[in-house]
Amino acid sequence: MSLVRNAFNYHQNWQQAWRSPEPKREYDVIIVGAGGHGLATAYYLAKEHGVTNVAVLEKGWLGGGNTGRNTTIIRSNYLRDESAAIYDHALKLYEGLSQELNYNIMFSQRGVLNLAHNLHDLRELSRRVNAIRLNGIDSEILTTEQVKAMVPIMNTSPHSRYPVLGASLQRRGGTARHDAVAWGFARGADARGVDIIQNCEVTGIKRNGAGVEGVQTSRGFIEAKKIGVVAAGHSSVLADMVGLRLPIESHPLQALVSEPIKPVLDVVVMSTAVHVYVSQSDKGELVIGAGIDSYNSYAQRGSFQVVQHQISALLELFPIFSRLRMLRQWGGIVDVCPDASPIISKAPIKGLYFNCGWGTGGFKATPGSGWVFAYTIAQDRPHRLNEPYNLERFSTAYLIDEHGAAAVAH
Ligand code: FAD
Ligand code: PYC
Repeated sequence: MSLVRNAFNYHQNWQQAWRSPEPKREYDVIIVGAGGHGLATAYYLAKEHGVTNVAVLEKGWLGGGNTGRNTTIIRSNYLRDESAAIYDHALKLYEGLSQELNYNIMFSQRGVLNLAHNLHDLRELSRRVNAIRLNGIDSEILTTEQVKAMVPIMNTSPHSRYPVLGASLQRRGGTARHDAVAWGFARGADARGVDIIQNCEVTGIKRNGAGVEGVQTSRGFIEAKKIGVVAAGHSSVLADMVGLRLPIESHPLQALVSEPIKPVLDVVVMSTAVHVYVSQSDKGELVIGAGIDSYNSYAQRGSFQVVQHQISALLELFPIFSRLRMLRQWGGIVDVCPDASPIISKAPIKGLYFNCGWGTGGFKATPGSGWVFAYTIAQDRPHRLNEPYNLERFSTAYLIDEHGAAAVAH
């Protein structure tokens, strides 16, 4: 009844999940970008560090960037020790996030399969699984028969163009509702006093000698001695405002969904060689993704040839989907570092911090990324989990090469 009443009065009487405050003249911390990472940072600044005089400034609507555009795959099966530590920290936070935020993020640990199509793939996956297990993270190798038993609709014929020789499986991996992650963090941060200010674009960062003084925005100048930039595909644009050049390239990454169908796929399937990843949403749609467009762009759309490639790859594995209609398609702008690992770092300017470079794989890291970034900003020094992800690594060559784990999308 309340639903019907509210539908007719434009939801006027619904309790708002977060306020829409006017920007104050000054904050202790400004976060640029209300994606999942920026909102999580604000939430943990308030909750873990008692820093509540915080504004999150968003040029559009919260969660409207990559957070609301991604294919929601969550896993921590990364090769390097540094990556295992931070991505599994995030996965553990995800495991308790609905309770933490008192908000159902629809986290579903349905498992993530990475397929092997040749002997090299199989050896590479075995090596990776061993490394992952040495870090205490769940991972196992499945035979073709075991894959078929998990996903009966997959074409595992030895005569197919890309035969399935086995797979790695992370059972704790899965998916979550992307919007809910942003909304849950937004509501939690707002409840702790954080101002989330939408339709407020940061157009300049004001420096004062060796430090920062505030930001110029489409709604006026706002003072802050600490500024955390969490702007994903636009991070280099923000860095340019203070004359910094980040080792980042921005690329479009697109995805598409099919019409809803009855439940046929209850695990996430990824294939680097065939070049596609697919899962089925709770609404029944197949959520399908592929690789980045190779050119640089800030336009939030992808090109048609990637869609063609994506669909033909899907049909290699699932001929059963050949008569399915596609419902919608969209793109986001991802920020890719040369080693396919993120930057979570102090900048060489006092009070300025960057959290970016998550490329095609940052949704899975959202709570962990916000947690360490909040620590870094509050303490003005990195947490041990994000210490390796500093900006200096691109000059010291302590790179964290994760191209293999970034897998299909890069
Ligand atoms: P965003 O959500 O993009 O937030 C940044 C915000 O900053 C945006 O809202 C933007 O409007 C704002 N902003 C930018 N400039 C300014 C400015 N000047 N002033 C104010 N605000 C500004 N990751 C996974 O782990 N699993 C996946 O399955 C997966 N699939 C993906 C599929 C697609 C199609 C795409 C595009 C990405 C995918 N990713 C995936 C990557 C993941 O979405 C991102 O790494 C992650 O969401 C980044 O979160 P964020 O909060 O840093 O960025
Ligand atoms: O990082 O798992 C991932 C991913 C899947 C699709 C895009 N990124």
